[in-house]
Amino acid sequence: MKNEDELINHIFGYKADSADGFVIGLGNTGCMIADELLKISDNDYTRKYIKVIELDSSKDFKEYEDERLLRKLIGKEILYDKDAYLSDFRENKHHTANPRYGEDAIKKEKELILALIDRYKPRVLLIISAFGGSVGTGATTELVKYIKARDIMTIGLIVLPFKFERERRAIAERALDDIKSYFDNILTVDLNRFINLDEEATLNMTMKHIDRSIARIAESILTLYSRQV
Ligand SMILES: Nc1nc2c(ncn2[C@@H]2O[C@H](COP(=O)(O)OP(=O)(O)OP(=O)(O)O)[C@@H](O)[C@H]2O)c(=O)[nH]1
Ligand SMILES: [Mg+2]
Repeated sequence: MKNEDELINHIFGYKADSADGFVIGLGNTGCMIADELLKISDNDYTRKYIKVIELDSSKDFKEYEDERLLRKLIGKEILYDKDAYLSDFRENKHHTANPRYGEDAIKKEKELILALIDRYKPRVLLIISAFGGSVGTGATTELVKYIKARDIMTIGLIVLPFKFERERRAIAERALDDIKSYFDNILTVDLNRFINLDEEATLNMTMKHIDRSIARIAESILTLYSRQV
């Protein structure tokens, strides 16, 4: 790695010695929710003190640009992505996933993530992801193990899949069990609760509504724990 300070200043575009709140979005859904969070929390405080990292394997991973955001493609060999998910969903078949790929992909980013955390020394670290796929599940599982040694308050905001996603649901439940003890706090949002949210709503609209609401929860958590009073 080139000079660490140089790299970090370059990544976030300006010098800052601290970030009270650090957010890491993992996988398609984790990154989309992190984008929503940046969109809604556009005020002086969050402009200065919140940093966001988004890591995903999706090829077209460029919807939102922001100086608080470092976005990086990981595990690009992981072929399964959002489009595949949606088309499978329509056909009522649920592609299985392998969180091992997500674990391997984030291992390559360990040094960078820990360098950023050590540099900014956040008061709170919020990890946002949806479990059931390869990237979010695997990367979260691996990442919390690195963070544990840092003694930083770590909160998980984790979406759990629909029961009818079968194996993806089972993957998610197993992963949740495995990682519980690594977090100070985990808030799960279970998609099963939304099945009859609005029968007229399309799947995409329903997901958008859910993701915006989760972003608001994320903003509240950051404000609660990170604002200097
Ligand atoms: N809240 C929300 N959940 C979603 C959305 N799309 C999919 N999910 C749920 O999130 C789970 C994980 O999906 P992704 O976030 O796409 O998975 P990933 O971590 O990118 O991993 P891969 O599927 O292997 O690419 C799915 O099984 C669904 O239950 C979405 O747009 N919003
Ligand atoms: Mg994906």
